Amino acid sequence: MKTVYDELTSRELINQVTDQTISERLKSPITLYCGFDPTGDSLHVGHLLPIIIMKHFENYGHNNIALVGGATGLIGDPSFKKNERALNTKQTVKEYSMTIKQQLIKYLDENKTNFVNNYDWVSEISVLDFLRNFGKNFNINYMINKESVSSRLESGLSYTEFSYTILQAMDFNELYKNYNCELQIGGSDQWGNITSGLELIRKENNDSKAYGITIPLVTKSDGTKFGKTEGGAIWLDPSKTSPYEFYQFFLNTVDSDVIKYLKYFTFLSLDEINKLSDLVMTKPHLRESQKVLAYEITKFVHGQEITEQVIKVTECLFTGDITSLSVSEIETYFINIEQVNIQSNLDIVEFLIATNLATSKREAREFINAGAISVNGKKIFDLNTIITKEHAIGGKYLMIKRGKKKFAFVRLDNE
Ligand code: 485
Repeated sequence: MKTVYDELTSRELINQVTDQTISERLKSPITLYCGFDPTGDSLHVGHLLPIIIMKHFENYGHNNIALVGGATGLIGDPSFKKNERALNTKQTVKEYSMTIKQQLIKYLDENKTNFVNNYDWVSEISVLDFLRNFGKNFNINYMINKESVSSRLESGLSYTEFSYTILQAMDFNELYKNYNCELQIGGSDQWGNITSGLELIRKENNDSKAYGITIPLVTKSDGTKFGKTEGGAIWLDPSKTSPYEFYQFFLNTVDSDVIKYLKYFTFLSLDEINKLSDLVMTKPHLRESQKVLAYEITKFVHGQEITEQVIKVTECLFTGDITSLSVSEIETYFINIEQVNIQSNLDIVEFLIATNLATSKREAREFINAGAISVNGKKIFDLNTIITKEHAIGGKYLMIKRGKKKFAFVRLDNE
């Protein structure tokens, strides 16, 4: 029988394991956890892979614990961070914790997932108990040899961030003892923290058996960082990154990354993915794999209905015909698309100049005579056409297009 371990291995989703016997252990249900620190007001695409992997575990009948780091978020994980981070206020971390939990609830089945916050147990421990009961188990030599610490010794690392790994270890120990949690997963940067937990569990519990799995860092074939655009991070919160932008982000995946991302971010079978892979070779211009990737992942993050709307808008932008959209669809989805405000009742020649689709009246006339200009999908041949609100959707919006690729999205200012 296929296990979640086989599934993850076949998708190249396992980076390191602390113990090879985990593949055997995963033949029967296990409780596992993954932690998310509330360092911002939303999760971003960097958090998607761990969530999708938790989903794979869920699909194979395992039990997830999603941990929000209400306590660890007050300290700051130094793992692979170049510099010490500024502390957020307690109030901010509390607010972020609630938002992050709400986001996680959207993706993980509430009936199968235990949502916990480490503030609930860490805040109960006094400083003396911390040092006596937990600190005693950590040898300084062991701690400073962790890459997350040693790499920061030169540039500086406070005692606060240095202690972070002990807190994360305490969580694993707590969940091991009280929630029967035997496995922690995290990105490759979490290796040091996960093994700290195993160390503590081993010292605190006789005959302990616990495991860690790290998942790969998502890389891009051009060497730039995944998940960042000129506009900043790609967030899961639709008010920070619109579903349209989100979809476009994945639609723009290059051919050399798209198959890997289909394995990582979708639940399509490897057979289906192999078929798409053939298409990337034989018919790359169709960009079929990119469309499937963007569709699947946007559906996972924002739901089917919104994804269908986003695709409709994408097609409209491609054809330059927005007449099938309502004013509210335009207002929702076109917020991040550059818009030109133009007064109503200009003639088409002036209009082309005002939208930068022509540089002179002569050029504008040439384009019109050549049949290259359309307004909301309708070709304009008459040089004397006046653009009025009759041409616009809801009297307001129109798309003027030159040739196949150049267009301007216009908002008419009616007197
Ligand atoms: O008991 C725990 C307490 C906190 C954490 C984990 C277990 C959070 C962890 N230290 C961390 O910083 N995670 C990152 C975060 O919260 O943004 C990222 C990791 C990434 C992946 C993701 O969380 O950088 O590799 O693990 C889920």
